[in-house]
Amino acid sequence: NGRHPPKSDENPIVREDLRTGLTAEAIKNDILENLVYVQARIPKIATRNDWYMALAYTVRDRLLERWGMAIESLQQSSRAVCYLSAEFLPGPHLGNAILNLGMYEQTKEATARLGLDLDALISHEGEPGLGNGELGRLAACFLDSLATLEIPTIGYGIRYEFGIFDQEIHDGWQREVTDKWLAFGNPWEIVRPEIAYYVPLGGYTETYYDRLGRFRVRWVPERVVKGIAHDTPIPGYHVENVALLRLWKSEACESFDFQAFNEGDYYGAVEDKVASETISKVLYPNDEPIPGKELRLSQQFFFVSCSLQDMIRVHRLGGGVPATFDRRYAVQLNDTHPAIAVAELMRLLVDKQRIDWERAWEITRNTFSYTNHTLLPEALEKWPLPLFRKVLPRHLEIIFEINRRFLEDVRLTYPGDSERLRRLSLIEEADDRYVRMANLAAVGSHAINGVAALHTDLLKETVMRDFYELYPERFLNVTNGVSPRRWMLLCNPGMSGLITDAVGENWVCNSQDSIAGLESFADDGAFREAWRKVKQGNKMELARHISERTGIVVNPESLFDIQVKRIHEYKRQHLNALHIISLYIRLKRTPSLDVPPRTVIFGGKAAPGYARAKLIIKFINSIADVVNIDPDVADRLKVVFFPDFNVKNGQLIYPAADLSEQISTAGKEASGTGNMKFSLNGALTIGTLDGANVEIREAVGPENFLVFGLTAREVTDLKMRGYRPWESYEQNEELREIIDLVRSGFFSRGDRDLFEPLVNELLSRDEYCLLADYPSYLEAQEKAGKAYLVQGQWLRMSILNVARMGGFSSDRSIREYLDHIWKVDSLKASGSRGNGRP
Ligand code: TH1
Repeated sequence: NGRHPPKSDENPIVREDLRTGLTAEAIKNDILENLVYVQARIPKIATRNDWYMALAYTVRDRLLERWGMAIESLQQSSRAVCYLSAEFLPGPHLGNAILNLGMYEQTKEATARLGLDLDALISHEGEPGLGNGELGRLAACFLDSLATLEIPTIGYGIRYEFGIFDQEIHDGWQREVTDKWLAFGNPWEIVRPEIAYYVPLGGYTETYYDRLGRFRVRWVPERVVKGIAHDTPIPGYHVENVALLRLWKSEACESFDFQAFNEGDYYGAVEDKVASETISKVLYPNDEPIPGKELRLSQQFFFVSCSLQDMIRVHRLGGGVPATFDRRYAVQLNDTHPAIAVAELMRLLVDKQRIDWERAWEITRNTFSYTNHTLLPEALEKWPLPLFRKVLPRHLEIIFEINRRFLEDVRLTYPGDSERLRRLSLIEEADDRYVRMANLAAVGSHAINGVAALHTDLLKETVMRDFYELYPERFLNVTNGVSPRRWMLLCNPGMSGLITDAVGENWVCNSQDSIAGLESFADDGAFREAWRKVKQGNKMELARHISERTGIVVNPESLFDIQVKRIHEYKRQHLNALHIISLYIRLKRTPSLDVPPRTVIFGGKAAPGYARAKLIIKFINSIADVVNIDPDVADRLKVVFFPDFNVKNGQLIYPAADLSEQISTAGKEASGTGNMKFSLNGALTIGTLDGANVEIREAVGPENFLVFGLTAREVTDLKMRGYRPWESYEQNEELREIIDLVRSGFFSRGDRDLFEPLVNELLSRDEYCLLADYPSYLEAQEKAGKAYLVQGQWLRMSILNVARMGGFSSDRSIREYLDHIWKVDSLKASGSRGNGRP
């Protein structure tokens, strides 16, 4: 298709061209070749997995060709972006790669010639679940945008052998099943045994004088593990550039301890191997830290140390010296999980590269910037001092020294303010002492950002207030965004086709300006009808999957009311559940009630140790069990818990939504990105003024957004005054009725105790203010139902939502990071920033 013109036989590139050509015939031949020479199968007995693998290798061949160029430009670029993240959730690769390489039509034709169905092969692929939720998914959207904007980029993380667990539902309860994403091999990664680094752990430090008589510190570790690079290319959309995702797997330095082996201790000989491999074995399935887990701290240090050593090596390959490290790299810390990088870079520069402290500190601060993703106090990472010393004795010394110098400065700025000193310190001195990772990240970075406007404001007022007062110039907001490639073009081809017909194809990369052109179609009857048909088709597709996976038959004509995200009390899935009970009672009492039929769909995983979140899943399923078989509400109300919500299922779910539930307690959800995915796929939002909801509402217009509930400030005020949730219960008859119904055991086969922990929390404390927000939530839900009955108006609002959401592309977020934080140029720009110092 023009990209690969045929070349003459003498041309050495011809062979390569045959391998990676983009005509249907070339693709077909490569699939067959890979089937035989990589999969070792002949077509006659090939399984679907064999064909999938053969196709994946075929697409990979075409990616690798671009990769070579990307590596070269990485080495030649003046400054590269390194995104350090303990989590990445890239989702299935095949469909995305085919789309971004612009080879969908040819591949469809090639597979058809082989008697294969391309879409079936694409949906055969599982996904690398190397993250918990939005934080990891955001990292993946950012790599997509960085690649598309042609920025030299490396994402650094951990190659967990077991990612986030698979969720099964048994008798309404969540059951965790080990994720085996590597069981059939991973065609997307290249193992690079020659790119490996040693990572010391434990032990002690000692001082000595070097040959020049200088006083030095040496770390004598207890053990050393090896990190091996596993690379995955992340293609940009319709550009030659690919971003590099480099994940580290831990291994023992020597597979065998030969001394132990020779002494006859066979088990002892492999013990070290087992312990070393444990580090990258499994992702912690929590969206908040579990303090005191030595393995978690080891994981963080392991991937950070490998990544920084790798950056230094690549820099040196390009002729750079350590003293110019900061001109070569902009390193983003995705939350505090990689914050140990601040101390590790200091160690590498001071202990290893012999750079003096002041200069090393300048380099460090120029290099790093830090993104905060949560205000929840329980999610702020801190490590008990004894544990920290045990794992990273040298880093503790370095942190003490950073802290000593830092507090000295603070003392000069705020003489006599010892309370402030105590709050700013990198060390918490309570009964027990802790290392505060957010403080370390803040001191060691030149920029600190929140992920939505409200979140950044609250960050400056609450958890980082003292830092904001000290360094106001370091703070800024970068509202999250999502990739329009994966979250529109790939997952919603029908709607994407309509948009392209209306405004041209520019919107895929230039959403903000181009997609606004859709607005003029909102009142076009024929366009609305086409829009409705697409949504209807998406809903039928989801309905098919729901019936396959849960046995529940839902009506695709009904209002699809969807809440998918991690299960957490602050996200208030149980508020949604209370609304279902209200609706159920109302429908039973008043069969003539003028409301549209509704299907309420939930999805999301609960942290395995979070009992109340697991009980919320059981609660939803118990309500479903009662409602779904009640003939009085048949066809008018259905409740579904869609098991195992992940990226792949998300691609099915977002395009099928009419109503998006974004109902967290105001002030608790930092940003949310699911809210953006829904709205970009034509759903209306019912939501609180929390996180990015605030900005989404402004963008789409308040008349196209169903807002309810207390504001963040009202929540704070209410708590200050003393919130008494039982008063809501006593004063609101409908609320009393539904809560009494739950307590009576109506949804639990007479068991009055089952949901007591939930009800009890709501009536006594109600930390997340469900009862306070209940009346206005109900009102907004009624409004949503009424609006849905006027289909033309609903479609209009749906189209306007999409037309006005262009600003929530991750391309926009990345441009802001580039301009205000990273100061990195695109490969295609004639870099005015050149070697510009940050
Ligand atoms: C999430 C936030 O909850 C969400 O609001 C935000 O959109 C997303 O990050 C991306 O910015 C977080 N995920 C995690 C995961 C861990 C620890 C803290 C957070 S905050 C493990």
